[in-house]
Amino acid sequence: MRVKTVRLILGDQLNAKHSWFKTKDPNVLYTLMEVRSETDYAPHHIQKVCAIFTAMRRFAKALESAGHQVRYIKLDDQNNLGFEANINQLIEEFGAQRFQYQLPDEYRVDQLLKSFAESLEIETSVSDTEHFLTERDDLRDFFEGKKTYLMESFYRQMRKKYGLLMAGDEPEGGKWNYDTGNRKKLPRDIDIPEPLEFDTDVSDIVELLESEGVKTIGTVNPKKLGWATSRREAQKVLEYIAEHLLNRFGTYQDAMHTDEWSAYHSRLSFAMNAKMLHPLDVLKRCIDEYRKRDDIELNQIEGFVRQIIGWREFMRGVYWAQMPEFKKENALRADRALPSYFWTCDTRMSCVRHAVKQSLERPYAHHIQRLMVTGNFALLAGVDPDELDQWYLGIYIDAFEWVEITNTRGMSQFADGGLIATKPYNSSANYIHKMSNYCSGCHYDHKEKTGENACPFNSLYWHFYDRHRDELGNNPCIGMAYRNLDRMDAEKRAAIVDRGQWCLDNIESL
Ligand code: FAD
Ligand code: DLZ
Ligand code: SF4
Repeated sequence: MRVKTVRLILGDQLNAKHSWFKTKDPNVLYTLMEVRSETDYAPHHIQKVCAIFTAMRRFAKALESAGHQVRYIKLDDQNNLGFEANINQLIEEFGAQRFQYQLPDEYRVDQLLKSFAESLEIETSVSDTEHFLTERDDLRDFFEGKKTYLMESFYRQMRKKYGLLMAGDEPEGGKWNYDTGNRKKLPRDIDIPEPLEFDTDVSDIVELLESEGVKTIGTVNPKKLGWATSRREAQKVLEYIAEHLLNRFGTYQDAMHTDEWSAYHSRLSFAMNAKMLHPLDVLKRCIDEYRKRDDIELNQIEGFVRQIIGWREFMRGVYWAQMPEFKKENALRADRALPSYFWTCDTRMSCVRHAVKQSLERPYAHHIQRLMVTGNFALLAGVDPDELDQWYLGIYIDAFEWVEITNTRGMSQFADGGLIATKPYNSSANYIHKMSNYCSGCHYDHKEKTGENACPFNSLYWHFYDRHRDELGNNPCIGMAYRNLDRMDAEKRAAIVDRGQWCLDNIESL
C-alpha cells in the first residue's frame, strides 16, 4: 500500500474534533508512537504513563473504527527507535510524499520536530492543535515591554473576547473576580461527593513498562486505573462535575483535608492537557449548569472560568514568550537538593507527608497542595528549581512542561524574579493551619517558631526573608513582611533565624 501523507499525533494531541479527522482520506496514514524519549525525560508516575498509553491506544482504535488508516507503534515493537527513525521508516515503507504534524506543546519536542521536518526531502507542514483559545505568541504581544505579566488583565480580555459571564461590556455581577469569598476551610460535617473514577485494566501496560525497564514512581492498581482515558469518559467526568461539584468549587478551592484528595476540584486537567476535552466545551457545559440552577452562585462558576481561560491560557502564553530562557531561571539562586521525602513521604511534617503520600498513591494533588505545601516548603528551603521541576513534571498526571514549569518555577518558586507573581507565594504554618486539618495530627506545633517541636515552616519563613533581603527587600509588595521582621525583638529574631538554619542543616530529618 502507498499513502501520500504521514501524519504524526503526539500523546497529548488526542483531539478527536481536530479538522484533520473531518474527512477520511485513503492517502493519509496517521501514526501514534510510544517512545522512550517521552517515557524517560522525567521519572513519571506509573499511572501517568498508563493513562497516556491507554488514551493513545484508545484514540488510535477510535480513528481506525471511524475509517482512518492508522499505524500504532508500541513501546516494545521491533524497530521502534523513536520519533524520527520511526517516521523515516514509515515514509520509506509507504512511499509517502508528505509529512505533517501538529504544533507540539513542549519546546523540546517542538525543536526536535522542526529540525527533523527541515531535514526531510519531502514536503512538510505543521498544523495548529485547535485546542487553545489563544495563539502561542499572543501573550508576548499582549505584554510587550512589560516586566511583570499580570494574569488579571489577560483574564479580563479573555472574558470579553469569548463573551463568558459578561453582561454587555461589563462582568456579570459587576465584579471580575470573586476570589475573596473563596477561601473557606472544609466544615467538619460536609458530605463531599466521591470523585468519579473508572476501572480500566492496564495490566498489559504495567507489564510492558516493567519488561522494558521504564523507570516510574508511585503505585498503581493494574486492574483499576481511575482516570478518564477517552473522550467519552472525560465527558462523563465533566457531566459529574457540573452536576455534583461545581456548586461548591469556588468556596472550597483552597481547602485541604487528610480524608479528601480532590474535594470539589474537577480533576479535568489531564483530559484537557491531553486534548480529549476542549476548554470551551468544559466552560460552556459548566456555565449552562450555572444558568439552569439556583444553587450555583456566581463565585463558584467565576472561579472555575478564571482557572481555565485565565491561568491555563496565561501559563501557556508565558511558556512560549519565555522559553527556552525560562528553564534556566533561578532568581533566588536556590541550590539545595530536593529532600528524599519528596519521593518517599517519610517526614514528620504532616502536611508534606500527606501531600506527597497522596501524590504517590494517585498522581494528583490540587492546586493549593502543590502551591502552599510542597511548593511553599521547597521555596522556603531553597530547593534547586531543576530538581523540583523534575519532581513536578514526573509525579502529576497532568504535568506537561508548558504548564508545569510556568507554575513551578514561576508561580511557586519565584525563580523568574517576579514575572508571573508579584511576590513569592509562601507562608508560615498559619495559612496551612487555617486551610486544612493537617496541623492537628502533626509532630510539630504550628504555633511555635523556636524549639525542637516548632513547625519548620515558621522559622523557615523568616529565614527566607532574612536571607533574601538583597533580592526582595525593595519589593513594595513584600514591605509588610520586612517591616514585621525588623520590628521583632533582636534576640527573638536571631532565635527564629537560628532555628530556620537548623532546619536547613537537618532538612533530611524533619
Ligand atoms: P481544578 O482546580 O478543578 O481547576 C480547573 C482547571 O483549571 C484545571 O483542570 C486546569 O486546567 C486549570 N488550572 C487551574 N489552575 C491552573 C494553573 N495554575 N495553571 C494552569 N491551569 C490551571 N497544572 C497542570 O495542568 N499541569 C501541571 O503540570 C501543573 N503543575 C503545577 C505545579 C505547581 C507547583 C503548581 C502550584 C500548580 C501546577 N498546576 C499544574 C496547576 C494546578 O495545580 C492544576 O492545574 C490543578 O491542580 C489540576 O487539578 P484540577 O483539574 O482538579 O483543577
Ligand atoms: C508524557 C508522554 C509519555 C510518557 N509518553 C509518550 C509517548 O510514548 N508518545 C508520545 O507521543 N507522547 C508521550 N507523552 C506525551 C509527550 O511527552 C508530549 O506529547 C510532548 O511532550 C509534547 O507536549
Ligand atoms: Fe505542616 Fe507545620 Fe502544620 Fe505540621 S505544624 S502540618 S509541618 S504546617
